[in-house]
Amino acid sequence: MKRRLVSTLIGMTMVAVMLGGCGGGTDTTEEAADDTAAEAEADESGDEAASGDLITVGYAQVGHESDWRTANTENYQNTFTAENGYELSFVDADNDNATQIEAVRTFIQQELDYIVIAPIETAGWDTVLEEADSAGIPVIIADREIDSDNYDAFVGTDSVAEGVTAGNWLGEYLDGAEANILVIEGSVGASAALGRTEGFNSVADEHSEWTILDSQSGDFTQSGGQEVMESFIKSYEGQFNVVVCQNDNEAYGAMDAMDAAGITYGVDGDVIIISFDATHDGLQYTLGGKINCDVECNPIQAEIVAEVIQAMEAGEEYPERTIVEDSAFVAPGIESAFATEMTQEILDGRAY
Ligand code: GYE
Repeated sequence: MKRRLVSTLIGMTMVAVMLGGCGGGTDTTEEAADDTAAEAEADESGDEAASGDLITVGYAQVGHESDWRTANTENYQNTFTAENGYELSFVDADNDNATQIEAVRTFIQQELDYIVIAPIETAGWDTVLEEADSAGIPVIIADREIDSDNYDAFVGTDSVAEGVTAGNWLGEYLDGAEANILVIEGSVGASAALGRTEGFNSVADEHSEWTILDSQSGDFTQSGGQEVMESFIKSYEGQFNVVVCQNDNEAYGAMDAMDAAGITYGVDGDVIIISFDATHDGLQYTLGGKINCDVECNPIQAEIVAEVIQAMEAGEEYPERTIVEDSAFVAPGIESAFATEMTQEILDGRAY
């Protein structure tokens, strides 16, 4: 990243952050979550809105491929409002890299105050980020990671840790029993997919009794998950007992394909299903015992991005790297050291 990184941990809101200074600061300050939140509240008290001087923010969104994405988009649209002092330019790139890079270029031409990017892929960002840097527009990378470090702040989740959680849970659940695993990966080149694969494989490497039979991209969509599962069933019917879906929508598609083939899954079935995201419907399936374990990925990130922007506006120190902490949920009746047993109460209390 452009500015020097210093590590600290925000306890209360359970986010790990690396603090960076304005003007190339090198301080090693530790800051409590309540202070950060209080500052943000004070900053968002509506002064900008009252003066009519809105902060212009461009958000180059991945697309609308999943329930997670819909929740994330709504979160941005509800946070970066005129009432809160912002004018949001929102672009849905429909999972197309060129469209997303073009959107960022347009934000630069429009001389927006801040650019937020949820990058479709990790690669290919150097040139346009150089252009934003030359134009003096701060860039916040959100949700997924990129290869370049030419940006000002990152807000997102730790997909490697999510993959490790999935692997650890499976190890605990199987307790030494054999696993023949099929993986439906997310979009090719997306850090959320790469990280989940890396994390899960790091645990699988420690289990000689596990075999990963195949691993294919379902593009984070329900139809992609269904197609991949249909082809897996053709090739491996009767040979697998675990399906790892790298998001909930893929899991819905995989369950449809297994239903059609008469394959049972979940706590009372032949196949263990692991999913990621823990969106509302995914947790509904977990509560119903159809998904064994759903590893959370929190899409509610816009408020944290807004706090970063407010700190930048004020010329204050801001967190350069905020990792939103995730948990995991398991079907009722499964006891786990890595995940919480689902209840109706948990489902009712979910914001997305
Ligand atoms: O898991 C998936 C979405 O980048 C973390 O993208 C995000 C992923 C999420 O399409 O559902």
